[in-house]
Amino acid sequence: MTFGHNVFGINGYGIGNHIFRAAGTLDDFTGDKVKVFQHCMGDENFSEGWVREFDEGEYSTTDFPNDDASALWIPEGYTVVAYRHDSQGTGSDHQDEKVETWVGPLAIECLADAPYDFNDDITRLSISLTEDPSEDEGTNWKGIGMMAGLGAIVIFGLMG
Ligand SMILES: [Ca+2]
Repeated sequence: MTFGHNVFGINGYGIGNHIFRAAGTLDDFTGDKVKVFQHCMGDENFSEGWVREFDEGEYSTTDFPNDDASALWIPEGYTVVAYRHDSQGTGSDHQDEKVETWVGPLAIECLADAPYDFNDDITRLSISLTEDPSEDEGTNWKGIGMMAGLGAIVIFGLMG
């Protein structure tokens, strides 16, 4: 099955191919991949804009339009670093380089809204999966066993 236009009949095209525009909702800002949107959620053209879904990795102007992204969904566990300009100086103008880091879960409904100030300015995205901190917090059974053994030795020593 092709996942895209005409699967659900909700695709930005109404009866007779008249263009149907709609703002986004928070339902668009869900899922287990990072999503990047062309328009702010409240923009009535939101439904017509491009959207990209990304996993871990480095993404640049070959992956999404330069200086056009206006909203992001970042699921829990992902960290996104956004760059204005990359090392090649790619960008539509000559603004200074800027970098911001966003940690999920985070729905950025509009990059034009404070505190973001990054609308139509993203040239490159660096997306990483945050390591699961619980891996390092496993119960130390070996240590507990040793402590219990020491306790037994001390008790038996006192009894003897
Ligand atoms: Ca935009």
